[in-house]
Amino acid sequence: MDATELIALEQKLGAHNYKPLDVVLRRGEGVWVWDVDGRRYLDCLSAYSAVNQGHCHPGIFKAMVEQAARLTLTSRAFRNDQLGLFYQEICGLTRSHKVLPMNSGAEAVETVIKTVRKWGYKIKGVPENQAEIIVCRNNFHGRTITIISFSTDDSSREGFGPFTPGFRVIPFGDAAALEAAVTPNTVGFLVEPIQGEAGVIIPPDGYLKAARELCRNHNIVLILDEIQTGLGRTGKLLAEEHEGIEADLTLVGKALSGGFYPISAVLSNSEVLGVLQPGEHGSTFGGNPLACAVARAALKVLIEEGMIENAAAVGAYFLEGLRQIQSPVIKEVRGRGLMIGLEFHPEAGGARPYCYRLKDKGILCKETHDHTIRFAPPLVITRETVDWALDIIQSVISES
Ligand code: IF1
Repeated sequence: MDATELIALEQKLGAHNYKPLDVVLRRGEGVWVWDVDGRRYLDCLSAYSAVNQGHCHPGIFKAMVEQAARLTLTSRAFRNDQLGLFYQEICGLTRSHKVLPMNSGAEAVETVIKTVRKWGYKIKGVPENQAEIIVCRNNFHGRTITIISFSTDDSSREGFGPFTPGFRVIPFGDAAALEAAVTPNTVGFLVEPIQGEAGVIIPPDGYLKAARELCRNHNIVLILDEIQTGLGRTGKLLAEEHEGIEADLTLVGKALSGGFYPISAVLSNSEVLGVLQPGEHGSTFGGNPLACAVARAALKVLIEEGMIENAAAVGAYFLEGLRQIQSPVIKEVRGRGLMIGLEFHPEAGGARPYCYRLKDKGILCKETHDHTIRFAPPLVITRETVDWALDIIQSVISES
């Protein structure tokens, strides 16, 4: 079937909950993907940072195939020979004490919401059903009813009520607002170290450090959603390292599998996860041996192949190159590592037309909100490829 027929099938049979660029991909390798007509593109989205290790990484592929031939799923009713090793390796890398494996990012977020509420009642002494969690305006943490209950984006919420209570929304990047929102019933503060969906919004220096202090002083669990910023994307294993802090709970997902499989995890630096007792939480697929083998390989290649250092160095180079582009339509270029946002002035007519033109010239990227393009290629990208991309981006922007 050709691209037109495949698109027609999707349109006819699929729910229209997405509006993708009309490029039908068939194959990927490293930073490159090919469509059904054999055209090659640089992937500057990396499946929203799930393929940090590059498409179809051979090391992860090998681990996946070998494990798939041996044992895929046991459920957590029995033990498996991969889970303990996965725990050991991820705890060693992130200095965590405890892990709870799930599948999607949203499930990891749901898991921490349940856990900190329980911690609030059992340990902190908050009265039953009164626990409050503080979150930030313009957050993105997933799509479940509870998570959208504290979204501030109308299109995420409209028509989906009634919503889950127990959340308080404050501005992002404002430590004083955090302090002001704390009550005796506050059990957690959930925040993205850099807001992704909001348009790669980097908080002021010292924000996370201040949040760390405030949470410690008020006996509040600091929860960092590193589902997008984690695992090398910003040039560090975890974005919290940029401020030299440690969250109490850290959420990872996406690149934990290098894009092979949905795998997420809640990592705990404290004993917070210890409040969960058998039967109180879980999932059929969470912690299965195939997931664990894939995650172990995804972490191994991320570290051993120097992808995090590459993200820091090539990310800085890419950012600088974008900043050199002189154009009246560009409002700001910002980023950390290979998480980069290019924001246009509102008069430029929106970011999506630029995404179409970049696609026609061989670069795939996605607008976030109306005016920002996110550049987030796999962490294995080279300076040479960045040079190639910069020429194209420059020409597409100056044509306008
Ligand atoms: C979609 C954005 C990225 C996330 C953070 C939790 C989750 C995500 C910080 C939930 C998911 C995705 C999902 C994807 C779009 C996407 C996204 F544009 F919406 F913000 F990456 F930038 N925390 N982010 O970014 O993880 O349940 O999806 O595994 O199509 O909705 P999930």
